[in-house]
Amino acid sequence: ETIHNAEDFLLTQLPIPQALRNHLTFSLGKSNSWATTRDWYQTAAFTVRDHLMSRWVITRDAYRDANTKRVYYLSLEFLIGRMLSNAALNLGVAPELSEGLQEIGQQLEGVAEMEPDAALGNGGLGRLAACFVDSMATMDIPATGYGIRYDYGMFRQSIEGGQQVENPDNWLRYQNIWEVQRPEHTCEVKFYGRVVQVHTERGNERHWIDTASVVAMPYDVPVPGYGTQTVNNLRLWSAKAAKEFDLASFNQGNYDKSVEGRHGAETISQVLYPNDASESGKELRLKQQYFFVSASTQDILHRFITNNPDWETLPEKVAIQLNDTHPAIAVAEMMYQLIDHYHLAWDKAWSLVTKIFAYTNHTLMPEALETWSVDLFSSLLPRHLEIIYEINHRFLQMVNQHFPGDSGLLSRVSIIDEANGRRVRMAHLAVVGSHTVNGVAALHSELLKTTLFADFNKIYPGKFTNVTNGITPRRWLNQANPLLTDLLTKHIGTGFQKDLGLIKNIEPLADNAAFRKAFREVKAANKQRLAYKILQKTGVAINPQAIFDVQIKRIHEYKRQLLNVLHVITLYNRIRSGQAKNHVPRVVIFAGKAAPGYWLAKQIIRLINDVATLINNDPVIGDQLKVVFYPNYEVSAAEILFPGADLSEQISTAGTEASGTGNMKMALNGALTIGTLDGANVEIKEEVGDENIFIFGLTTPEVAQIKASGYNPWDYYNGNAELKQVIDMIGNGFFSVGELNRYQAIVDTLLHKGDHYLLLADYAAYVEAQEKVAALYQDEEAWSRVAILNVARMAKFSSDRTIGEYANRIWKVKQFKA
Ligand code: DL6
Repeated sequence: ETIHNAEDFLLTQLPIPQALRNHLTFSLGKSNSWATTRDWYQTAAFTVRDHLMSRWVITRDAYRDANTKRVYYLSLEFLIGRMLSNAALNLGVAPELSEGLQEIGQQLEGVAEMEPDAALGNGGLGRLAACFVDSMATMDIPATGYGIRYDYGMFRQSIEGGQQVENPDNWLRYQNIWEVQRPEHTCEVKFYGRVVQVHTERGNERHWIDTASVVAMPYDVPVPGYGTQTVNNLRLWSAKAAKEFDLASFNQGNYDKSVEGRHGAETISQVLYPNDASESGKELRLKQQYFFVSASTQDILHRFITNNPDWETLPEKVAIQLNDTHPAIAVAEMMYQLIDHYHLAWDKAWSLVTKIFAYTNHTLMPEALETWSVDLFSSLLPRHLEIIYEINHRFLQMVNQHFPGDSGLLSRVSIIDEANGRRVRMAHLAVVGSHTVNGVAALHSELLKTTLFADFNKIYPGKFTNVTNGITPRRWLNQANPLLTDLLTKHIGTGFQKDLGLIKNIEPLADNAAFRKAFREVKAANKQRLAYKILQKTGVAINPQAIFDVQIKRIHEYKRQLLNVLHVITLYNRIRSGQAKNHVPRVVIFAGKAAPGYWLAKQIIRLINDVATLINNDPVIGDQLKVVFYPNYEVSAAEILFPGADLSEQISTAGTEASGTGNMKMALNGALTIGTLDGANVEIKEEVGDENIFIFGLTTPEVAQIKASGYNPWDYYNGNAELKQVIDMIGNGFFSVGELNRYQAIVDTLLHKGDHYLLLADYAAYVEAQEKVAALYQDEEAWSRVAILNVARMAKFSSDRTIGEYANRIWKVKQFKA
């Protein structure tokens, strides 16, 4: 008999303390006396999982029975982080769990720390996917996420001798309680082979033969919504060998050969590529993409055709979102399956495909725009290359009809780039195959239309739109900042956790001195917590009274951590020379990983650490200035860093950061932003008001203009004595005494290679903005008033709002309560 209510399951009726004891005995086979903290974590996870499971089953059955339209979110990355506290919070069992653990002498916080982060992503794009699945479940949107279950996630960063060292992230070392293997849903994914023409009773057909196969094994992860019974599914694929074992080779004594095929197949899902903004062109990467796309597409179509009589209604039941171009091959794969497997005619298949797909672009950086060599494609996916050629042929014919004789346009928009050794342009495939293409912040979406996709915007007017990113308030407010959540709840109730719009109700309290005091106490406690972590991780003791100036994100030249360093050294020089007017004690905190092959980014990490060592040990400086590099930035670290920040550094060169989401997390946790008019900073400024944010620097049109008119960094170097001094100190080895030219390459990028990201042009404005920051920080009442207004005005940046827009405008999918 089908159960419709989670509470009707016997297991979930057990009081949590009893469930904990049960699991310790029956799931772990242990008694209280020898249980470790990790055992208690597992026990707690099993207990919370019981509550998830019942809702999960109900949700799945309800979707199937109602045959609802579903969203499929295809993403090579889901940067989920830890699940225990989040699941307990969303299911509403956190207080009971915490009490239950206390009864046994355990603290939920300490127990939760035993869980390894699920670090299946690089940064912004992967974390956005994780926020989105949370919001989709919370808003009762029937949705499934599809991705890869990497054996090794994002590398773990340690700092040795000031330098980044990458260590493998063996996150599956212990049992992963949050996943369920589903062998009954395995699929076969094919590679290589060749295509032949075959005459069948249906006519001439193209057949892909002599392929090599890999098995895609799904692992399902439940995604609980907050304050709802809905638990959606995240299906992560793991690659397994089609043939476990070659018995013939084994019997002949050839042990290595007997497992060879296994290793080849299983490397596909072995490790996440640690590059956030550059495609590497590696065969394995394309294999990863095709592997998860093919398995997911098979899964989607199989589910559809089992529950629906004919293909006509496919777009009424299926919406697929491509998270960047990484899954763009899905356009060709869907054509392949509909035509070759289900025998639909081309025109029919194409009309369905173009009603199903939508594509999100996350970057304008040219080096991140994926292309694959035609040679690689033809060897790995020969049938798909044929399909892409056909899509392109028909597309170019259409373009030629509308813009006759414009051969320049044809070669610019072609899916095949003929100019650079014949390459498949994945973004073009995604645009042609999708009904909607969106950028992730207003400025970014506008730039997509006027630069990267200007030609396409002419061809497909109306296809391009904006959906500004958002963050889930559950993780980034409730879970990361329980003290602020309690304070807000005391004044405005709990509704804001599900409807962040309600947070504006605290706005009048910005003028209430008692509230401001309470708000400051919360911030002070969060800073204490962060200071303690920093001491543990780095050995650096910091003064919690100082302003915590925080820049945490991937290390990249365009994000300009180096500009921040220039400011730090400027402050150092000013303090040493007694010229620091209005100085407030400051702790400048950096965190972030550099792609292992991105040497300059790694040099920036090293410079930060060298600068930190010198400044932190200078007795003249003392507590006036400290610099910290917090190692191994990951979701669980972010949960401590964001609530502890006073100042949010969002200082990318205008026009380079698509959106940013750290900017939103900081402001929601009461940090003030110092930033450029870039990405979502523009919209944060609109929301919080000009007077409540520190905006500086060149705008996007000014950047274009200064570049067009011949930018010369030397003018700024020679024209600003302080800037010159700072750059000279880096260049002449002031921070690297044993190796005086260690940072020559950094100086070269700034002076001799054109300062591509215009650090020198923005330096003076940045330093001036930082002076305003210091001045305001001295007036604690004024500062906390602005911080409260920032929190109160963050409603727009909930990922619930973002998902609402995708659902209404792009997916046309309705809420469905299980
Ligand atoms: O859209 C999520 C996130 C944005 O907030 C960042 O501005 C953007 O840099 C990031 N992009 C990536 C990798 N880019 N690609 N491809 O993480 O997306």
